[in-house]
Amino acid sequence: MLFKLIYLFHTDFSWLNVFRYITFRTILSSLTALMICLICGGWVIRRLRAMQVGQQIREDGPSNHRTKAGTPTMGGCLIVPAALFSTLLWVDPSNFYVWIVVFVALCFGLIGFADDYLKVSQKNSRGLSASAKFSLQIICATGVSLAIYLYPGFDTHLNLPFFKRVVPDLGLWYIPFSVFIIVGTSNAVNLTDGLDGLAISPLIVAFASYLGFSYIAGNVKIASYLQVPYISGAGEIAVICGTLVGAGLGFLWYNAYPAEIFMGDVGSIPLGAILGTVAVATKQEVVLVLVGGLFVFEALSVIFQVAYFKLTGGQRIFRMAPIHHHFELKGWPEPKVIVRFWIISIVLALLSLSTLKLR
Ligand code: 57M
Repeated sequence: MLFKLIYLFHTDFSWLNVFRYITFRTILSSLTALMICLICGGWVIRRLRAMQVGQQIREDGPSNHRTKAGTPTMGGCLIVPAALFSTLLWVDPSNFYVWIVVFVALCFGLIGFADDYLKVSQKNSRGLSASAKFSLQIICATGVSLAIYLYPGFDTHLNLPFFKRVVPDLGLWYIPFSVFIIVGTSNAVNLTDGLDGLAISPLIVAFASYLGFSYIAGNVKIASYLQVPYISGAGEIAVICGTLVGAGLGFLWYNAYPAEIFMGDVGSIPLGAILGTVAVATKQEVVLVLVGGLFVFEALSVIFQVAYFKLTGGQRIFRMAPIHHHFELKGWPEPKVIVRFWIISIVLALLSLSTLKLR
């Protein structure tokens, strides 16, 4: 919004033209969200403690987690509003993708909030039933996928990394495909958020990667040079990704080990859904497997563990799933698991950016 207001005076003050540039607004939106989270973080933690919004710890988890009981949770109530405020301050409000991301943040944020609220109010770690949570996610993701599919000019061809000339057209199947991407990413991030800073840092890395992808997709010259789909208006998604990088860094300041606050489902569920939506909107859906590779590993570790447990009548592949608990039970200190997983997510993100040149 501010962008439009400031730009009204660019004929009087030519230097205001700088606000037209997506790079400049991306930096501003990132710094705005970062400052909001840094400045408000301490106050939010104190308020959550005063309201006794503390984490319930499951008895069957790793023993070292018991000391975390009562840690303020629902930190997503800081991240998501900070990101939304900063986004609406610096983006072009006439952009379609902006309102798609705002819709996703609000819908999935409400699902996560309801889940956390039930856990905190009932003082247990159950929350919403898995079927209710999953059904609500499917409904929201279907609305978003339909809106993107029906948006004039949206292309249903699949953009495959490394294989530029292979562009299968999914047609109507694009809708369930994008629902799968959005809901799958949301739940994979949710599962990953099980150690201090373990989810937010790979999210920062992923949104930084998609900041690059969306800037390229929205620039017809660079998109043509790199032979990636040009998507008119995708540049504003870079501003949104910048906001999420800034908000993520501000939250990490408090979520770093030993965490003073957890993001809660009200953070992990919408942030994962936004990442999936950004991947669909920029037509970089398949490369998300690389960019969000850590989230994929974590989700697959649970899938394989549960399937093997059922197939063998009680045997396990890992000491505990998701896989970060496996390494904890192997004796790795929590900070070592976290930082090594961060290293993996950064390497995967660098590999994903290499797909832009390697075709
Ligand atoms: C999301 N939530 C954390 C925190 C965070 C099917 C099964 C795999 C489901 C899975 C599950 O319950 N997942 C829920 C993971 C929880 O974190 C809260 O949840 C929010 C994210 N959604 O923001 O509010 C705990 O994680 C720890 N934590 C930190 N630092 C952070 O910054 O230390 C979180 C954030 C917090 C805190 O202890 O309480 C979680 O782990 O529940 N279940 C599991 O992940 C369980 N695994 C399991 O049961 N494995 C089985 C089968 C089912 C695969 C097996 O291996 O045989 C583990 N989690 C727990 N206990 N809590 C192990 C048992």
